[in-house]
Amino acid sequence: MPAITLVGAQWGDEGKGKATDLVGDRVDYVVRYQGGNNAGHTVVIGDQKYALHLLPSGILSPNVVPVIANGVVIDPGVLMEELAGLQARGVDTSRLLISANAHLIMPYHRALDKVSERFLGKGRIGTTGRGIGPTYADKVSRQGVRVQDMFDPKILRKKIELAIHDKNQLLTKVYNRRALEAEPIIEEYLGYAEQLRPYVADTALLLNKALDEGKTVYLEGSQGTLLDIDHGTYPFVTSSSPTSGGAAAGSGIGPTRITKVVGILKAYTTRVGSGPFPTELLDEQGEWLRKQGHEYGVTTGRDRRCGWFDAPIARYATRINGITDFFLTKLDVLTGLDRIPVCVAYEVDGVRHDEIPMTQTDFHHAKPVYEYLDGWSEDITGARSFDELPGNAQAYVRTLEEMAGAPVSAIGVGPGRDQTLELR
Ligand code: 2SA
Ligand code: GDP
Ligand code: MG
Repeated sequence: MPAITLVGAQWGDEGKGKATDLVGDRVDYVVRYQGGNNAGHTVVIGDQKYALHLLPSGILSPNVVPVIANGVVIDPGVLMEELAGLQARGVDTSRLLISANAHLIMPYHRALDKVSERFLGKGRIGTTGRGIGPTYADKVSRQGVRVQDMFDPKILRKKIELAIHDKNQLLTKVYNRRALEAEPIIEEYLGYAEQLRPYVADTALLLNKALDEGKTVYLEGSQGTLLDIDHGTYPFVTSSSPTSGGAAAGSGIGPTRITKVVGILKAYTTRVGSGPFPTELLDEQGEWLRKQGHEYGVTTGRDRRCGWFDAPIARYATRINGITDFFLTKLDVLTGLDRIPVCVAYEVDGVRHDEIPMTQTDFHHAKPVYEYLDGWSEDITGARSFDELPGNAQAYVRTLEEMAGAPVSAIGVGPGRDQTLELR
């Protein structure tokens, strides 16, 4: 049986949490393969709303084994809190598996994330301040602390003492902050070791064995294609690979075993944090979309920037991820518009670009070229099949599908589990 990857096709918050939750009764494993508690995935089950940050959305499905794989960065304090929060609401979290190779977010990573953003001033990335970038930076420069290091107190001590020495230089000399002490951090993390030990496993081995046995593995991306460290709007990106290529590296499942890549695509566009966004609406129209779509950060509570659908971005996501089909979300949010602008290309200094320009400089100057599609006024939140959608909503979906270059296999008409239309 296959491994299936789910990726955000835009700048994140497309509705991946709901999409993952929906397949909960059809898959055996749900795996987070990158990012950390910068993610905010919302799942609505009946009158209950869950905001997940580090745990895979599959944790809410009783028959799913949720896995935090090697590509994720883990803040153990946050993980313990998130587990306790779910347990208090009656969710069984005992099936969770955590990779011994995943890297740990340390207090100095959080401190550096915050001070470096402040230092950048207007040029800041707009990070979530959770220490994600500095943790991945240490991983790549081979100074990271991994989950398995917590189980060897000597190694843990050595690594933290070395890191603290380096980080304190930065914190005190560059950023003019107080130095951190190694000892309390060592104590804190040794404490987490005991709490986390029961969950820790060789997840790459277990996942490959599960695939051998015919089980279905679902690789759940966080953030989105345009936030990818390689393929996103660098430097206004996150520090991992949310794209489908990252799913293989971040889980230890070979690319030949991944047979399907589902792109989650919002019927319009949003982004949190800084960086280029050609279709952004800075007027009351943007405010209208924000209100209609409840576009506020799940982790930081920040207003999300809102704009119209951008077809070159959707096409780019299809290409970069090898998307086999799309889940188009939040179609209901567009109800009530006379006509809906859709960006079909950009203009940069008088030159038309049908695809995302090669350089960031050009992308920063890209002006959207719009086509206008007819809107609809009927409430579609109760629709349960494609045929029940008004003609103009059907035409909107079909046009987006053609522009994006992959078929739409599901449509979201509300946040609830049942507010989904499956097309094929
Ligand atoms: P970071 O913290 O280093 O990953 O930030 C770098 C950029 O990545 C963006 N980013 C996100 N964008 C959308 N959604 C995310 N998760 C939360 C949510 C965001 C929130 O679900 O709403 O609550 O603010 C997420 N995580 C990271 C971030 O905005 C930076 O542009
Ligand atoms: P994720 O990060 O991709 O999981 O998305 P978020 O949870 O950050 O943001 C998506 C928001 O849209 C959440 O509040 C979801 O409950 C909500 N949502 C998901 N699908 C739909 C949909 O089809 N319609 C509406 N109105 N809301 C949706
Ligand atoms: Mg989110």
